[in-house]
Amino acid sequence: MNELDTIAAISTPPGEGGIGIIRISGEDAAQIGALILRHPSGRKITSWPERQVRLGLVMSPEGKFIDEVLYFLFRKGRSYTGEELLEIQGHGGYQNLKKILNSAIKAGARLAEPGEFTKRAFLNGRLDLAQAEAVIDLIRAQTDLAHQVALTQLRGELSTVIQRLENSLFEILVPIEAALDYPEDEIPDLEREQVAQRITALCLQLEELLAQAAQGVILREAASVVLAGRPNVGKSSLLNSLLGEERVIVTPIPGTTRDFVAETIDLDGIPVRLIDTAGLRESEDLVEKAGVERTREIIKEAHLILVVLDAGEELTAAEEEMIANTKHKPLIILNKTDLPTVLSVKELKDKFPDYQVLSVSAKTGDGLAALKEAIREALIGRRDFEEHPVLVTRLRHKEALEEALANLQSVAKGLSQQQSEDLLAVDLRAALEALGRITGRSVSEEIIDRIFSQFCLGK
Ligand SMILES: Nc1nc2c(ncn2[C@@H]2O[C@H](COP(=O)(O)OP(=O)(O)O)[C@@H](O)[C@H]2O)c(=O)[nH]1
Ligand SMILES: [Mg+2]
Repeated sequence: MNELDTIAAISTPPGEGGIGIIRISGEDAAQIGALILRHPSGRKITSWPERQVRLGLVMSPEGKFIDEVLYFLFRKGRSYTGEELLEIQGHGGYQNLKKILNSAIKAGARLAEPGEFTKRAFLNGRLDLAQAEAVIDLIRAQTDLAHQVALTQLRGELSTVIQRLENSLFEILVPIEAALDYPEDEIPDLEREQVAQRITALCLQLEELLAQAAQGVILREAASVVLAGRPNVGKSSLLNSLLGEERVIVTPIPGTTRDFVAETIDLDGIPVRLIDTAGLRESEDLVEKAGVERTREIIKEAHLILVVLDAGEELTAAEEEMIANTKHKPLIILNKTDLPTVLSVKELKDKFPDYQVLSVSAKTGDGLAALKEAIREALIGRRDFEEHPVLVTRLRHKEALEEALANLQSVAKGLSQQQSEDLLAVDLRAALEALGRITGRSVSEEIIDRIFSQFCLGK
């Protein structure tokens, strides 16, 4: 792909809207604008005052009038992408915007790939990679808290933390490399004790960042919480009550929920995808069988399982097994407590002393607030994100930090074993390389392409 060509895309979502925006970015943005835009009088546009909103007409290449629009131009180095960028605000509506876009393309622009505007912003140094990723996180944020964390990252706060780590590493690396490059010079011996202390401190910082990463990923991607249990215990009813509205078909006939249904709720800032599953029971019905199979898969991938029990019935062997054999410790939910009960919280606590047991009624709503609190706590602990919004929220970042940490631990070990400078330098450089992948200082083109391809068109 030629990075210098001029790209165009519709930047607003498809569908009806008051206005819709077309962006054209690249060397020829104004030139293309001159071909497709006219003054309201029909005269050609010859001057392009920077960042001033103008009224104009968009014409097709054949000279047909398409739309009355507002437009403004950003000069190279002073736009989102860092390139010359023309923004046209037309009437919102897919046909209209498509026609404007087609005019731009016939006049010489190329249809932008997903995320290509932001990719150019990155390549032109307007944003680093972590900031560019935050752009998409901000757009996709599902809760207030996720939005806040994305914004913090977009403002460069995570990048600053990474850069500080990198600077500290450079400070350690430079004298080591100097000693390697000029061995004959009178360079004092490496103060290993002091370097070891600094490496330990850096490892601690990395460990702190990593300790919160699992929670950060949940915040960005939403936690998946599965409602599991025998048919008819009230899983679908519970999902509806947690959602606060009727979404899932509830019937007294066992096996009604054959596939799974997922809805996202906002648990005090934590996006939680609640997944209602087909009951885990042996069935001859093929559709239901497929549902049960799928349930097992979903349970495997979930962050948290809620095993729902019917308080009106004895605990079955299958239920006991489900509670004991789930990978992460599930929450035990005793439902239908508004009816006469045969199964009690006490009995369950005696049987499963390490598990949390909650008593609820999907019907009356009793115990639901406590259940929501318990879900949130099981997912992220009692952490208050508002105070420390700098979080690692991507697996990509987490893996890079883990690699940097492993390299630094290797440096620490090498120092204690009187390893030679050149070997220490190798590990230090590897740690720097890993950190550089977060901000994009050291990252392959392939990874860059993969990151931006996840973006939406026009961003
Ligand atoms: N009284 C009472 N009935 C409930 C409660 N939860 C579910 N039910 C009823 O139990 C039956 C099965 O519920 P459903 O949500 O379809 O169970 P699922 O198969 O586990 O999804 C329905 O008739 C519900 O109305 C509850 O807390 N109290
Ligand atoms: Mg159901």
